[in-house]
Amino acid sequence: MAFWQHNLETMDRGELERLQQKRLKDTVDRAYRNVPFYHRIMVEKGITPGDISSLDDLGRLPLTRKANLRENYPFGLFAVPLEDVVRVHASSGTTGKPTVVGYTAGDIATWADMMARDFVMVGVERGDIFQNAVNYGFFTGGLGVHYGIERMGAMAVPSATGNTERQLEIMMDFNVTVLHCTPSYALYLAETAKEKGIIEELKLRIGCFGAEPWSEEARQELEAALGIKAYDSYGLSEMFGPGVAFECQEQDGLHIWEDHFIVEILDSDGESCAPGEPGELVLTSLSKQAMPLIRYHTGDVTYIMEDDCNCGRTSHRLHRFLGRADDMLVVRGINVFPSQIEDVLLKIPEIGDYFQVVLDRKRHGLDEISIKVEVKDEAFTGKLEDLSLMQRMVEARLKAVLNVRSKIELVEKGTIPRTAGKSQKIVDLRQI
Ligand code: DLL
Repeated sequence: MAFWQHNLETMDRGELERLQQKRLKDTVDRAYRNVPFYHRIMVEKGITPGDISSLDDLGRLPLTRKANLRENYPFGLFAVPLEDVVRVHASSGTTGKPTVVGYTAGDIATWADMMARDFVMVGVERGDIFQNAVNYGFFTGGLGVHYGIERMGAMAVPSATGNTERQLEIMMDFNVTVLHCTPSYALYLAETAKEKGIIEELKLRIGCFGAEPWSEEARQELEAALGIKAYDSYGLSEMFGPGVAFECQEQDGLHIWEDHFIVEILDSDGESCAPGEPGELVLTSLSKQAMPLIRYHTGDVTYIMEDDCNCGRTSHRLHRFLGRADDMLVVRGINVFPSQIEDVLLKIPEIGDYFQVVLDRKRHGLDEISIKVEVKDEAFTGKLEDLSLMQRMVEARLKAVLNVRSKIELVEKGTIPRTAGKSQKIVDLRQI
C-alpha cells in the first residue's frame, strides 16, 4: 500500500502527541504575540502562552467561532505581515460579509502535501488523469485540490464547473481516471452520462467527493453507476480547505491528520464527548502560519472512531458527517438531521437522487415538513392510484425513522434544481 508521508501517517500515538504538544505551544505563542484578537481574549481569561505546557491544558484556551472571523474581516486574524501572505480564499456565508482566510507560501506547501497524502491513500498514482470539476476561485476546492494533484504527480485537468455535456466530453476524450466534485454533482454527471449512453466509454476508477454531506447509499449508487470506488473528503476553508480528513481504501471513517490539527468533539454544553458519541467537531490548527485558529467550532457533527484501522495509519478517524450542528432541524421538538431523510429516501428504488425539504410553520405554530422527491421515470405507471400508494409508502418509511410526520410531494425527474456547487437540500420558511 502506498503512502505519501509514511512516517507522519503511521507515527505511534505517543510520538504524535509529543509533536502535537510542541506545535500547540508554538501556535499559541504566535497567536498571542501576533493576533490582537487572541492576545485580548487570553488576557481576559488570565492566561499566557507559558501556561500551556501539555495537551491537557487545551481546555483552558479560548474558543474561536465563525463570528470572530467576520468581526475581524478581512485580514484581522493574520499572524504574519501581509507581505508574507501569498494567497487568500473566502467563503460566502448566507449572512453578512464573507470569511477570509490567508496562506503563506509554507501553508500552500503544507496543504498540497496534505492533499497528496489523501490522493495517494485512495490509490491515485502518477499517470492518473484527474478531473477537478469544482469552482476555481474563492472556493478552496478548486486550487486546493489542484495543487495536491500536481504535488503527487498525477495530471490535473482543471475543468472547473459548468456545462455538464462538456465535462463528460472531456472525461471521455482525455480518458479521465479520477474525478473530484461535490457528490450531488457527481450524481448529476452519472445521470447525464447514463442518458447519453456513454457510461461504458468512461475510464473512471476513483471518485473523491466532498464539500457537502452525503450518504452511504449515495456512495453505493455512484460506485455502481460510474464503476468507481468513491471516497468521502472533508475540509473547511478555515483549516486550509479540502484535505483535512479523508477516507482510506477501507471506506470506514475519515482519517483526520492529527499532526496538523488537534481534534475535540464537544456537546452543546462544551463538554468532551466520548469516542462514538456525536458532537461538534472543534479543531485547533497546529501548522498554519498565516492564520492559526485555536479551538475553532466547525459546526459539523460527527464522532471519533477510535479502533485501529487496517490501512496502518495511526490517526483517529471521524465518522461520515451527520450534518451541521445548526442544520439539525428541530421539528415539533424532535431532532432531525437531513442525512437521516436522505438515508431513507435513497433506499427506496422508485425514488431518484434529488430531494428538497421545505419547513414551514403553519396554523397553531406547528412545524410542517414537506419533502419534494423525484420519482424515477421507470417507476411511473401512469396510474394515479400507484402514485398515491407510493406517496403513502414513503411517508410511512420516513415516519418510522424520524418519529415525525412529513408530507411527501412526488415530482417528475429534473424538477429539483441541479447544481455544481453545494446543493440546497433544506429550505426553511419558518420565521423563528
Ligand atoms: O467545502 C472545502 C472542501 C472542498 C471540502 C472540496 C471537500 C471538498 P467550505 O466552503 O469552507 O470548504 O465549507 C466547509 O462544508 O464545515 C462542512 O459543513 C461542509 N463539508 C465539507 N466537506 C464535507 C463532507 C469546503 N465530506 C463546510 N461531508 C464544512 C459533510 C462537508 N460536510
